[in-house]
Amino acid sequence: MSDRKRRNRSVGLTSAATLVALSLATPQAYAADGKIIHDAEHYVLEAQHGAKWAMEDADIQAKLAALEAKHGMKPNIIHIMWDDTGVGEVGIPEIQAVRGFETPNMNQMADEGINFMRMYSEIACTQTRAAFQTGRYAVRSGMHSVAFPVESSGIDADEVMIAELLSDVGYKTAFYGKWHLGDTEPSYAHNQGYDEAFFTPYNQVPSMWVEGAELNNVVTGLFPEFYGEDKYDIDNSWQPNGYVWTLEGTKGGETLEWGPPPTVTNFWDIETEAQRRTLAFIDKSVEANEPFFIAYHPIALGFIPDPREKSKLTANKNVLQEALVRIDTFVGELFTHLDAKGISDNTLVIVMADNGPFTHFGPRGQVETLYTGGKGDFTEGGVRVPAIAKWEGVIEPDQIVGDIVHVTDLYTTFARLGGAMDGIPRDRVIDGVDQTSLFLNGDGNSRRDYVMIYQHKKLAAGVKGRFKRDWKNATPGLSMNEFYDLYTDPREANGEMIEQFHVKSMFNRQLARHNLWVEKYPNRAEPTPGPALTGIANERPETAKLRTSPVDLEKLPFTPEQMNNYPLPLSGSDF
Ligand SMILES: [Ca+2]
Repeated sequence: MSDRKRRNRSVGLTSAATLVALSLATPQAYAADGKIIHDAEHYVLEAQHGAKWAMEDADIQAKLAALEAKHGMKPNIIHIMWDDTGVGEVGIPEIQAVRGFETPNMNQMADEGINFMRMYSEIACTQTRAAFQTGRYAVRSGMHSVAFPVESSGIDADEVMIAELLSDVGYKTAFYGKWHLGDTEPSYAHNQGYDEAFFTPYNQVPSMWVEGAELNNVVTGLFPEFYGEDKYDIDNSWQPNGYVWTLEGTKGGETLEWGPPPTVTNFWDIETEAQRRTLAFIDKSVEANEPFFIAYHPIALGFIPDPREKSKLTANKNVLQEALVRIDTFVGELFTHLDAKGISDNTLVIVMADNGPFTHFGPRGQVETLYTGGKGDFTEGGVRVPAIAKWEGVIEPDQIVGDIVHVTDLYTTFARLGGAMDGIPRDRVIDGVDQTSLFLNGDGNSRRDYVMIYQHKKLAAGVKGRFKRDWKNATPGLSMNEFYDLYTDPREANGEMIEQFHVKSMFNRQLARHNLWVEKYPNRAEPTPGPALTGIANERPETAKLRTSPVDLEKLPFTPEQMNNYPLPLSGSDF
């Protein structure tokens, strides 16, 4: 962690002895140096339920202390998050029966743990991944848009990631898979708290940047040698002629490029390698007798199939369903592995998607299930995702939880489970609320009844309990059909006005409080710019070329530094 980060935190590193004492102390001790700053809406709930929460927390803390005494360490945490999946695509076999695929291991996981029916994500990949890592809505860290290669920007070094919190209290931490939080050196996963990282700076789009895709007319312009000469193509400065699929590194160590492009088999090997490393990291942590936190975020939804694949796994045979089955197979292997190591009863495993289905301009097979909309939308279909949690002997089996929970809550909840609450910075809004009570006590124990849904930097909608207000299409002067009752109208098909005038004031207050806090604790405007893909020890010439403009910059009347004053206005996209 950087010195600057340390200064921003209310409590610095503490000795191992102090940490043990803290971990066994009463919950009140967590706030000894100032409370975590949550979104303003939280305080309205705390004012009504704070006393009850404090009593629950005392019980929870006693339970966690007993678990720690039993196992001799804090619980292990494994978070698996893949792409673009609607609620019901996993964990509900009844829906899978009409979709032509099955995920038996994750369905069993739902039988043995919690199937969260109202887990909210952000609207798209980069945003949800930033929210998970920082415990903050993506707009607060400037990660408000999806990053595409080559981005030349990334998540800021001063954002305090969940791996930093857990690492500081003795966890071994690892990230494997799709990172998608920038391509600048400070944004690399092993520079953001992970002891070990094996990660893709980008999404799955580069899987299409292969010769076969150009030859098959899937992409155009990446390999000009494969088509007829275009005498009108007079600017070759735009082409990403080199690119990186996967980087690896260790905290404080060097950065290496792994399995270089451009053969598509190398892309698919990312997944098997990430899974192999996940199991190996578990083994290493068990041998060291240290708790571990692993974020394995599968790259699974590559756009070009693995040419070694001789047949499809599912009747559905589309990208998402094939990926879900591959992930499911690994989830089965993972639980077998945890059992074999004898640590299933000290390991929380969460599987979830990062946003709704890729229904707009995406591959076949991505469809709405229960809710309207998909990735990029502020309707429920864009931001409600399947999520299942299992923790043998701690989480009651076979629970269906209808409470609102947000991906940022995992940050704070993991920090609580790991005894790392003191590391959470107190100089910024942390949207994630501690949901340990929901995990341990089950349905009806959420500490959240609200979500603010952003598209890019714009607040698009507010959720409060069963109600939702569409701010994006709000009409100045006279509210119109901008209100939804999600029980009555879960697909948000018919906005209402007069029937829901009684919630108008509630949403106005919610927005006013939220904006007050944004003003008090300003958002980071943009991802932090910087040179792309630097510091790679085994850099290929193609990778170096990414940073080298074919244009003589001396001949331009502007500089790259000047352009950094106008970061990313056209970069990424709004979804
Ligand atoms: Ca995604």
